Amino acid sequence: MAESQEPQGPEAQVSEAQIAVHWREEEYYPPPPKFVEQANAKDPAIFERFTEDKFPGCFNEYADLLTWDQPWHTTLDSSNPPFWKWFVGGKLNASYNCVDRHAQASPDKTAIIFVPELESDDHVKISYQELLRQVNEFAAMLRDSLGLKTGDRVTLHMPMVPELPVTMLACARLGVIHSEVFGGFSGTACGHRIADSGSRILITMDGYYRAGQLADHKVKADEAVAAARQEGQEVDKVLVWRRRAGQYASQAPMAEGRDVFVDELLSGHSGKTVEPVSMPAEAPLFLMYTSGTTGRPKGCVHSTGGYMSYVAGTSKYYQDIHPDDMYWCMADIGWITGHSYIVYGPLALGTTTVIYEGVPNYPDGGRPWRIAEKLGVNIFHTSPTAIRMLRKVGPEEPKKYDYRFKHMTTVGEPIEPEVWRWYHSEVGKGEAAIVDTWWQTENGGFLGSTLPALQPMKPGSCGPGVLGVYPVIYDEDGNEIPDGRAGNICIRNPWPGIFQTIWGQPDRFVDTYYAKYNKDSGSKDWRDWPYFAGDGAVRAADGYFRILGRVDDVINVAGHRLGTKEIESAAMIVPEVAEAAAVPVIDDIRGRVVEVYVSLKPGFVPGKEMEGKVSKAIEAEIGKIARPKNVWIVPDMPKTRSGKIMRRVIASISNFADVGDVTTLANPEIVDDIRHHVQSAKVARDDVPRDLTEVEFEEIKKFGGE
Ligand code: 6R9
Repeated sequence: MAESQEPQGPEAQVSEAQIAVHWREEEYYPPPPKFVEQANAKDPAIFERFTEDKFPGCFNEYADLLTWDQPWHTTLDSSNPPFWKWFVGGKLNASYNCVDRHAQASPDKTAIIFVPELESDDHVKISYQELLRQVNEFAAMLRDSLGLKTGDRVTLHMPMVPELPVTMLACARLGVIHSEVFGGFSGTACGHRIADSGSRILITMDGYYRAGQLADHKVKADEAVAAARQEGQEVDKVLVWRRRAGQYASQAPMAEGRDVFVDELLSGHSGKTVEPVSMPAEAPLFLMYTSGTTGRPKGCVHSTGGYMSYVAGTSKYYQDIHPDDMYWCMADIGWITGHSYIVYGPLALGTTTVIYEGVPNYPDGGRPWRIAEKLGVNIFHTSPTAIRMLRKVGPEEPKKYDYRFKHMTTVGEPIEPEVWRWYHSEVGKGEAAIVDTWWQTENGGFLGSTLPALQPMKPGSCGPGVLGVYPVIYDEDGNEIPDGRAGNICIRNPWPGIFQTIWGQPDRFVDTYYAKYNKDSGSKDWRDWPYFAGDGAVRAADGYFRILGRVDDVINVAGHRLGTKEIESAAMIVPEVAEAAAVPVIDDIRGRVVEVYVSLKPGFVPGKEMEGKVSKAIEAEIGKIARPKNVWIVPDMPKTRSGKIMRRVIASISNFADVGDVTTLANPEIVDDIRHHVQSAKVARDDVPRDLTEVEFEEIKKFGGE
């Protein structure tokens, strides 16, 4: 029976939005006084500088953190909405700002510390002066040997090694647009991106260490070149960095005339310097591809002046980076977090940024804390998935190491309050300010976060809009939703880090992000062009936002929307649970029902009792409506190489649908185990869903994104 046909008691009048936020309010954690004393933003007067009446001029303060060859005359040109132009008239070079100016001021200061995965290998320190030399020589090679010039695109498919920022900064020096594809992506995925961006040069590496193995990476270059060719894009040259000097880590032959070892080609450019090309603020700096719900990946185009200003400003105030900090972001440079908050933001501020090659739990769950202790890391930045994993494999590990974090970040997914508290008390030893930063590939930098010294933390909430960014929650029709109810989070105003367009697809850019809430397509007023983020969220009375997940991650049970994260957070309350993922299963009566997959912390046994506990916890936290049809206890979740749980894979298993391509997962072997376990149990219970319709299949296939 559909819920709407049930008797209209008080319970039935609870709106779906209200149901989606039955998530208890968490208590505040004040910023630690020692952190406040030294913070870049400790004077509340900063809020006055960013009030809405000061928009867009408030952002000049971010641009002033950079060195400009020519000052801008217009902070924001909004004459062609929604294609915003920031700092128009200004000219600058990103590589100059990240390297030269620091190399001049403090040449011996360490810019990058590279930590190889193998613990027996020493870490490598690169000073600003040395970085400048490497960037210059690589830029000279790109220009003189390969003929690359301003505006050309180059695809990078590189792992977590310092050669990656060197390559990016060398491109930036010439005004060449780099497009780094996450190293864990397949060759074919890389090839599609080569074709889409029209790159004729691919820069890769022979191999890299991951989970203790020297992975063959160059082999993917051949697949990439073939895939690009199928789409009509020829790759003329493949540049291959070598992970270890003089050795070749790949089985793949070097293609005659096409493939070149970087070190051999570079030797001809030793000692050369390249004048940084003075780029207009609105010239593209790089492309970063991201998956949409449909269609081919979108190449997000990020600008030079606006992007650089935004990452410098947010790194200063939200990451609290000072030049003498030891900053470690454990994300991959192949994602936007790595571009903004490993490379461009920290280097623009002249700090030391740590690059770790491998997986966080190699060889054991204590590795990150050993690195922190050894290098004296005081700012630490990672994702909820990494935190959950480290908590699972080594809940007591942080205690064993003598490091002190003043500041920690979580990014990329909603974090369950239970997990946040472990991060705070165990990883941060109760002494660190934590920022939960909500933003997207498209955004360049943070959109939602607390200002760490001035706004208290609240587990599970990212906080209010960041300085100069004004979020709003709309219903489907564009009406503002009152506090405490779920809706679509949008940003009312442009900000300097916003991407400029989707490479080659301006209409898709407008349609995906602006069409939904634009009331007048002829309007030249930015106020008429709110940015649609595609996330569900709730604003609490204190103005803090709780992100519920992608709007396509919502499970509609009997007409009620349930945020997967909300269900998962409830499951996480069970102390034995390490990770949880909720997926929809097609149900003839209620439309969709929820199934929950959990993995347990070490030492706990799966079984009916544990399943019951999870189910009860969800019912107790949210209500009967969210009670899962099944709880599946699995040894591990299928995950991407970046660590996100692949909900579409388990959703497909639960629905007896084709799981699709799982070859790019970090752990593809787990998929068959889970399928066998779940589907045989469902067959035994006579609980096999009917064949899905095409529309339903599409929904399941894309559930959870990626
Ligand atoms: C930076 C990054 C973007 C999506 C975004 C949202 C989710 C990111 C979050 C968060 C809750 C946070 N997301 N940060 N959800 N709290 N602090 O992750 O970019 O890979 O493009 O992902 O990630 O759903 O829409 P991207």
